[in-house]
Amino acid sequence: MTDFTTGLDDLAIETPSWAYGNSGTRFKVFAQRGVPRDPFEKVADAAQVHAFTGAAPTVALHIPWDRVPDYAALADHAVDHGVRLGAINANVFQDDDYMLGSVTNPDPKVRRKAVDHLLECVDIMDLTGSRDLKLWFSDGTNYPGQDDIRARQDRLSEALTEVYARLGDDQRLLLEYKLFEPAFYTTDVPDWGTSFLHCVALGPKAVVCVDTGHHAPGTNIEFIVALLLRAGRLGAFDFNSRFYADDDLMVGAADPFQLFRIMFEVVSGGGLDPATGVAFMLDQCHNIEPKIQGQIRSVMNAQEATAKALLVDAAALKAAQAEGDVLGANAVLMDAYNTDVRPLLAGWRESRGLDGDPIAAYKASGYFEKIVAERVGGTQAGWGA
Ligand code: LRH
Ligand code: MN
Ligand code: MN
Repeated sequence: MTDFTTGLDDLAIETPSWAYGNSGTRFKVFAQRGVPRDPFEKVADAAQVHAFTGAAPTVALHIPWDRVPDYAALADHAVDHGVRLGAINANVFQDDDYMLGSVTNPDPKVRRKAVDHLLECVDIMDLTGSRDLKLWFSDGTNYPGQDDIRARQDRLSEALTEVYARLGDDQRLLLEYKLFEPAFYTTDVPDWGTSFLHCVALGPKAVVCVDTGHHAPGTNIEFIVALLLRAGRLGAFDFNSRFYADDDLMVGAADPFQLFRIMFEVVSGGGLDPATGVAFMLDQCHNIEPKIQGQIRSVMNAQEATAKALLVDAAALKAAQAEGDVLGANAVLMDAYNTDVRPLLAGWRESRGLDGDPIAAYKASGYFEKIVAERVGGTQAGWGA
């Protein structure tokens, strides 16, 4: 087990550019005051989250939502603000041509267009210095017989192979799965097993991304995490929490105990060690709550779950397990979960020269009032029309 302080020092949460823009459901996007007007302002907001938590040093981009003429300039801007650009998220789900799929579309011209976008994303990674290309495909079918399930897997494999071949030595492909939506009968990458099979076929630079909102109700996500870590294929998390489906709410809000169980598997499986290469990203939208504060709160929730996981008495747990002491073993875990780690985390922040209460410090900083005064006509995150 990693020790408490080292573990917290190692936990770096990547925030998503799209969390800072206006977002909503397909019913309504509520515009908020002070939201960024361009990717540069999104990066500036992300830098605030890092400034107050000390734990969010990178920001993920989504292309084309964050298309800029000069990516190197955006990367420099990030560094000037004390953060770096992180994963590049491809987007092959918002174009009319993709109605029947992107890389699995029956039409080779559409597949070409989709793969070209993915290759363009690797070009962007070269400019931003990003390690990870995150791929999520909305591809699937709505009706039995609509398309050939196996042929779609062949087309997916062909596309992934071409993109994988384009990756540099230090770059990775993260293949994200999602059970359903927008496709309702079959999804081409619906679960970790499908993602894992493709990653293994591609090679060591292909790893699985677990979005915590993308499973059927009741799925034991920590079991998936344990298996993927054991197989060396846990590449990343898209953290968020869900009450129903892909809610994209703040991680740790719906089920902090689940987040603790996940982080316990991460900690005990060595996943906090930067050498293991697990990226911890938020994939959230703040539709009704203030966005920067929502991101700060999410980082704090992830830290709290991790701190509790780090407090598990590994030796006592092992002993209880070896003795077959079912309740004793469970009690070791619950003792850690039931510890109030907030004072410990405040101490960790203060030892880094930060305020122990990031939300209060952010509110007192005047940043929100400043962006409200400066920014008029903020952009939409990309979601909801
Ligand atoms: C799909 C998803 C995927 C997208 C993001 C905006 O539901 O989780 O990661 O890139 O949402
Ligand atoms: Mn996601
Ligand atoms: Mn999602």
